[in-house]
Amino acid sequence: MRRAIELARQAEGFTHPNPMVGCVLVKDGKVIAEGFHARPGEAHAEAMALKEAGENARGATAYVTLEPCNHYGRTPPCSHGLIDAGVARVVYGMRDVNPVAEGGAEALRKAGIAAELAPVEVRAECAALVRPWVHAMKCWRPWVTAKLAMTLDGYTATPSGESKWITGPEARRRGHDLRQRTDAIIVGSGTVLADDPGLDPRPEGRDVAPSLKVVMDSGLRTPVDAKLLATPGPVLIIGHDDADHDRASALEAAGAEIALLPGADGRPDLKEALRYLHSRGLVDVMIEGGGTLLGAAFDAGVVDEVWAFVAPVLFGAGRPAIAGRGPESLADAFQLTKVETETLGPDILVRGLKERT
Ligand code: AOF
Ligand code: ZN
Repeated sequence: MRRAIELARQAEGFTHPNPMVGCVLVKDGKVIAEGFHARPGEAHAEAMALKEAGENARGATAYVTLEPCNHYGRTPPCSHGLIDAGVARVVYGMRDVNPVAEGGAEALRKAGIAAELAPVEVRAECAALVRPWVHAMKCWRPWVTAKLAMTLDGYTATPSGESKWITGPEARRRGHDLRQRTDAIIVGSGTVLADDPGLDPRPEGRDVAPSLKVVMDSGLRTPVDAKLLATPGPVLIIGHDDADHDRASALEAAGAEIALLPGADGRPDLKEALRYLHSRGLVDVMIEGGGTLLGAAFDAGVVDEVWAFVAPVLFGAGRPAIAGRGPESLADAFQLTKVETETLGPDILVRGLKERT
């Protein structure tokens, strides 16, 4: 099952709106075939492994990270595929939460195939693999990771706005792992105006899924020659309903797609924007900054995971990494759980998930 998880991860960043899934077929103690879900519309993990095994699948055990699907979607049901191939036993890592696809284990059992959940330790790993997908399926919005790069005292720029290179190269490289995973990189228009980031979804020539570059830009202030419009990958600018239509046309001509959404105080509502991204099939998104957008995200309670890169530098004053209203009381503070820390050259990364009470 661990190998199946490893296989599933090979398509990290490419599978949305579908989950990452891996499958290993074992017979007489030997792996006879492997599969993973590479892209929506392409074969499911089980189908890929069954194809590789051919006739040899008869009597084998299938280890799948997710319960085999039971529906005719973009591809035929894997439950039928496993039954037709004569597989003897199916071990799966977690139940399918997709109401359209569920019921595979039951169908297998009805056909006389032993279908069982994997041991509990492995189940946790399989659940972690598709955590954003499960969240998106249940909450109708993508999983949101807030990425912070800041000084030891929580600033992201000096009082005059200088912000380049707070963290070192190791931290930046690690940050790109997050970009690889996510379906969209979201920034605020303030960041575009101040830093003109490229948000290059293919840093260091890695084969990374072309994440959607999203700018939250109420008044469509993004310049038509912004760097992010020139780097690879599509750009979506989300403005407010009242935004100027000539600006919208100019940005469209520069290659951006524009979505205008309602919201109070001339700003598109962040929850609305996330629902919109979900409706486009996005499952796992990250907010890169700046402080105003991150503040709005924390205040709106939409952050699910945090990656905080902290450099051993202090400013004493400056632009805070998160500039929102903050919690009303200590009890309302954003508490992380499943915390992991990494040392990256002189910097540290603290990451964790939002504790849900
Ligand atoms: C996958 N890959 O390997 C497995 C999935 O988009 P469809 O019609 O191919 O179906 C997607 C659903 O199938 C998905 O939401 C999940 O419930 C189920 N299993 N999906 O994309 C796979 N095994
Ligand atoms: Zn399937």
